[in-house]
Amino acid sequence: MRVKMILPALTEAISPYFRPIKYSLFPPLGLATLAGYLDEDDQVTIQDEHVEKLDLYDNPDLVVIQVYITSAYRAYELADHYRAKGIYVALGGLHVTSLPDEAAQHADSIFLGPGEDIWPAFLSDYRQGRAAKVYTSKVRTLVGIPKIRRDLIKRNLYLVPNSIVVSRGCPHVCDFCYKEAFFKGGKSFYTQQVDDALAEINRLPGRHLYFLDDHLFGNPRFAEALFDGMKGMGRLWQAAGTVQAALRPGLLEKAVESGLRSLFVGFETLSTSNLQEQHKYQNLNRDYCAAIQRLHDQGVMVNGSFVFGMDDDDETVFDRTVEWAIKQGIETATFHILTPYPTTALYERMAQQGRLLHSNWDLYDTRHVVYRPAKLAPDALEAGYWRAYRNFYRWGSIFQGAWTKARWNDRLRHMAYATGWKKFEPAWDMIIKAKRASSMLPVLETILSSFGRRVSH
Ligand code: B12
Ligand code: SF4
Repeated sequence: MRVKMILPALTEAISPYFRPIKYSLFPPLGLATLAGYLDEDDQVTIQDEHVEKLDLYDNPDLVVIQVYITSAYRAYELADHYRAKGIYVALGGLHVTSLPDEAAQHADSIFLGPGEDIWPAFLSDYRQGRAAKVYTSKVRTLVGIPKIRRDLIKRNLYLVPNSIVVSRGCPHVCDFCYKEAFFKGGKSFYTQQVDDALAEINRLPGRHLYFLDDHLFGNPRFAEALFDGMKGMGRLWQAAGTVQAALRPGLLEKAVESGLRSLFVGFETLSTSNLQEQHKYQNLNRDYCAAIQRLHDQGVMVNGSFVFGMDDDDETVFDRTVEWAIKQGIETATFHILTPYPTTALYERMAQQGRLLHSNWDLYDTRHVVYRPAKLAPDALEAGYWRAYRNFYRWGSIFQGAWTKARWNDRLRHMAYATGWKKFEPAWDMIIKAKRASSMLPVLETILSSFGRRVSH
């Protein structure tokens, strides 16, 4: 069987004029995971439109497309194209799970939820000529899953080819998060077995790893055993975690010993009332400053995630948040405009209150306002969001943030990391166009490792 797997891109990612580095960071791990279930004699290709031009003149037997909200229209266009040629099209992923009726109009089979149970079930049905229209995931486990087909990934096209996930979902329930909607009907947080995760890590070449888990520290026992197992492997790694995880005694230290050098932390908002509104209880009454201090003391850089536009946010939120982040010495910040993804609790609330402005999914990209904010005009929210990025990444702010650190090495690392992402965008554009993204990985590794300095505790 000839199988073609596609990760379609949103328009911005394929601009001939400018390519932001973020779209050349990670390979399509979900599709490479699904490819692992195919037979040895199946011919399979993965095409990622973020980094390559799609070949649309081929005639495979089966086309598999992963659909995110921002690439939904493009995914449907590709699906219609292949179906018009009489080719069987399977659609799955987050957006299909949110809006199955919409997706079903463009597919022969749709898949709701994670693929580890329903994808092999479909393959068996398809080979017997009796594939169903809808497959809904119920059995949630990562035990005994086949090896990810990393051989299908074009590593040179990505800055971070070694992305990895060793769990699915998250133990928390925040109203704006995709998670509850995607995992409904089964467990919404589960991990691999530690030995399997370590074996996967061992298979990855080089030093650098990026854990894409929503919350790598979500099961402290699993995380502790994983970090113990990784000790001595000589890895340098990055991941996402919560404020709570950073404050938890012992766990962070183990993570650092096993190579953690930068953590994406979901602060989201400095307002208690916003946290309550979004049911982000795990952040309530946590000392954000102490968490950052602890991370910095351990030599871990912080990528702070902030969401603008919750009901307690007014015109002052942007400057206050940016000033606070700079004062804390946060190295990089990711800002988002609150976005109600369909079927999340936030979306239902906004819909009930009649606050949704439209359902043009292309604009549900966390950079556009798609609902009526409570204390801000939509255009003021968008303007404030862009201003926050500008102000956080201006030279003066980068110096100010770097100088919150006592040691020269930490200052230098802060400056190199922050400027690397945001000040050299034209250089990234050239590197991406030359298809050399992976050649910059040694630079990233050098910066993460504090230019070779060993962190002592
Ligand atoms: C890595 C990542 C990226 C990377 C690369 C994405 C990639 N290569 O796949 C980059 C940086 C490019 C990116 C960009 C964006 N991202 Co992003 N990203 C992620 C992240 C952190 C991990 C994805 C991942 O690899 N998961 C691990 C793999 C194993 O799981 P998976 O891909 O979901 O695949 C499984 C299932 O979905 C399912 N499945 C998927 N497709 C199919 C198809 C079939 C046929 C079947 C059977 C099953 C199936 O089976 C797979 C195995 O279980 C997720 C968070 C998350 N936990 O999902 C956010 C996430 C997907 N991103 C999100 C968003 C909003 C964006 C951006 C719009 C952000 C922005 N403002 O720029 C952009 C645009 C994305 C786009 N192209 O349209 C949202 C998506 C919301 C939604 N409802 O679609 C998420 C959920 C983050 C969040 N918490 O809000 N992202
Ligand atoms: S902690 Fe993060 S990943 Fe977990 S539910 Fe909340 S937003 Fe989603």
